[in-house]
Amino acid sequence: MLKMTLPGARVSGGLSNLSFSFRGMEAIREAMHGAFLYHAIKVGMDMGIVNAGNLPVYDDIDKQLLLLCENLIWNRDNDATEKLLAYAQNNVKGGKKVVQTDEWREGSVEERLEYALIKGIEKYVVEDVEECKAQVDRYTRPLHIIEGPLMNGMKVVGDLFGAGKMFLPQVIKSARVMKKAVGYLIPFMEKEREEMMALSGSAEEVDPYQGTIVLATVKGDVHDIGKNIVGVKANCNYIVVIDLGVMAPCDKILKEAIKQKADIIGLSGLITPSLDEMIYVAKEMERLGITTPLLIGGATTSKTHTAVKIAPRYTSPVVHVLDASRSVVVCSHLLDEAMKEEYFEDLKEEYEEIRQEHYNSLKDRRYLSLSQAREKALHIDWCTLPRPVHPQFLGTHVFEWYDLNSLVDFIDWKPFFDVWQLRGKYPNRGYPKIFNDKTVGVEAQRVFNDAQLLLNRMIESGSLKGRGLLGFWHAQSDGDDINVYKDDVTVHRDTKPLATFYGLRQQVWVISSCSAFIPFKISNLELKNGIANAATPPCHVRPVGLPSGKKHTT
Ligand code: B12
Repeated sequence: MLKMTLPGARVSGGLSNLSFSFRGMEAIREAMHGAFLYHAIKVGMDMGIVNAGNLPVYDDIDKQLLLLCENLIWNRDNDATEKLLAYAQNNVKGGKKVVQTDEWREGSVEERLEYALIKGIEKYVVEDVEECKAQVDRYTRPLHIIEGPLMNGMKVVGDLFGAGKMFLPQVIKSARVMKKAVGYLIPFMEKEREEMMALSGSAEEVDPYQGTIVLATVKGDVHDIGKNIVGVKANCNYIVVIDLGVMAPCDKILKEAIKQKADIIGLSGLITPSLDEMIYVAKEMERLGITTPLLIGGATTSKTHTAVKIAPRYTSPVVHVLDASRSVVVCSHLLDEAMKEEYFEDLKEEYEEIRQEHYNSLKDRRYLSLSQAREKALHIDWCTLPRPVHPQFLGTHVFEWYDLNSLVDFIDWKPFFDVWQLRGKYPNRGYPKIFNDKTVGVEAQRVFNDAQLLLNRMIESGSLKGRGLLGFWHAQSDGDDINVYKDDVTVHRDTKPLATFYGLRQQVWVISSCSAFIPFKISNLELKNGIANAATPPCHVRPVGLPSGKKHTT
């Protein structure tokens, strides 16, 4: 309400006030702060004054404690304060934290690294990276440790951050751990390069370097871990790296590239605004008549964005590169005079196809007005239609060990081939036609067969568990939204819902008259994905005879 009335206003607050009455019981206070921030940020809090170093990850807060904290914060239970006090007295001793053990050190080295990254614990990271390094069969090169356990850990950090379950100060701590680990590995990667040079017999006076790359994280973006890895990797592969750091403005990048006679320019970007900045850099390169190949990388970039939005702005090669390993192959192609032209031609063809596919998917898109879309909603006449079948149960049902064999037929293999970057050409694009493609068919079949073997092994050994959750609730529509209710209440017009699925009416014109919902926010209740999906009917349900906005039980 405040932000709606005063759009320029920002919300800040000192969290210690919230938990002040529990002073001396840090574990309780930290849990309250973590729980409060998790919800407050979602509803518009911009800044919190809190000891950032002591914030727990939301998912890690003891579930009983979390419930008690949330009941208190949301004022859901009249006895919430007493219950939390009782918990505090029974579980928190001498004001010390409840859990402060090194139990996590008992896991595998990969699990320990992941834990250290999530918790931002630097203490053991070098020791753990050393342990990985000692496993020479598993991690034959230092880079494999970065691209394996360390990247996996950062992915979890990113997912938790994206879900609002980790906060910025915690991610900064994770980044420090990652940097320490990478920093430790860099000298080994350099040593590896020197050894390879010695092996290949490169004489000192012969310049072993294949070319020069100017690397930068674009203006407005501070992420540099990925770019640094690309730099180290390039350097280990005999490419001179000029690293311009982060937040590099376009003119700085281009001036330096011209000055250093760069053979390649590499841009890194991890936040959405960086995508536009990259387009700007490409446009400027074209305007200035530069012909240096341009590499695009970083977690938010994609091949489709590069092909559709960046490559058309620049006549020389623009290549999207997924990770540091691939960057070396791409650089080698671009630096090899004999291969360069053919590689660029292939690339142009591939990006043109991606563009065509993208534009084709948009071509027939027509939009309805909101009122037309609402009118096209499914209107059920509950009085004349047979009553819906009553489900066998209400509430949730958990499938603990669902037979995976019965799910295999439902696997969508397209993303699998996408990940392997195997694209069949029309008409052999999708699975299983991709196997007929003359270019990628054989390879697609090979990775598919490997996947079958692995899948069978996982199913037979039980290492993969089919766990699912299904839920049925009383529900009624309220305009574009759907309210769901506790299974044991009789629903009346004014019954308080358990949760609301806020729906946006689908305005894209589709041949089917039943326009689907896009649920985008759930209030009141934290529903797990599975439940939310299971409970969302495919079509908007509003009884005939009741104007939009009125409620009716379905
Ligand atoms: C660590 C991190 C931070 C750290 C960065 C520290 C540092 N020194 O880099 C800090 C805490 C500072 C940070 C800040 C922010 N972050 Co941040 N951050 C991350 C996180 C968790 C990990 C990034 C990372 O280092 N990954 C590991 C590296 C190795 O992977 P990578 O960068 O993808 O690099 C690989 C490839 O992409 C490729 N590559 C990368 N660059 C290049 C370049 C070239 C030329 C080539 C060829 C290849 C290449 O090779 C690399 C190695 O294989 C990501 C989530 C994620 N999983 O990506 C969010 C994430 C990127 N951050 C995000 C956000 C929103 C922010 C903030 C805006 C938060 C805020 N509210 O202030 C700020 C941004 C400030 C700014 N102006 O830039 C969002 C971006 C969402 C979006 N689409 O816009 C993400 C995706 C998290 C999320 N799920 O919401 N962040």
